[in-house]
Amino acid sequence: MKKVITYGTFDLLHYGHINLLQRAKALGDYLIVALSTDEFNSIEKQKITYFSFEERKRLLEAVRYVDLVIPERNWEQKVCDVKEFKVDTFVMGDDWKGKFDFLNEYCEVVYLERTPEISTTKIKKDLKI
Ligand code: C2G
Repeated sequence: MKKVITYGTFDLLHYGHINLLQRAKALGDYLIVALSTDEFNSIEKQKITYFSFEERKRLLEAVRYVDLVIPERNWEQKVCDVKEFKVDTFVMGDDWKGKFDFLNEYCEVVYLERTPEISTTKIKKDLKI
């Protein structure tokens, strides 16, 4: 079984996220999503999410491409995650291109093109949240 992993906040889940998850799953048989916790978001990523970790986890678990959701608590856990879950492929959107090349030592690293016209920031701005 070919395992794929990806990381993110996935707040206000939108079709750009779904496009990423669909293509990530297509690279293997089993997709793990490491979902940023509320603490990681607020302290390390300076992101205040609209939905809590539990709510974002619930949404992701309902996505047909997602097989497992685990917490992303810090920047440093990726190597451990890749080893622990015997991951074959690490996937991120290309806004992160190059940032995780160090993982090439442990697994394949793939950067997929972002869906350009949509973002959580844009949604909030358009809705004036
Ligand atoms: N994404 C995308 N197209 C968009 C928006 C997001 O392909 N229009 C992708 C991002 O490139 C990322 C994933 O969807 O791969 C999740 O996006 P975010 O929740 O914004 O993730 P981010 O906050 O960048 O967290 O350790 C890595 C971080 O946790 C990544």
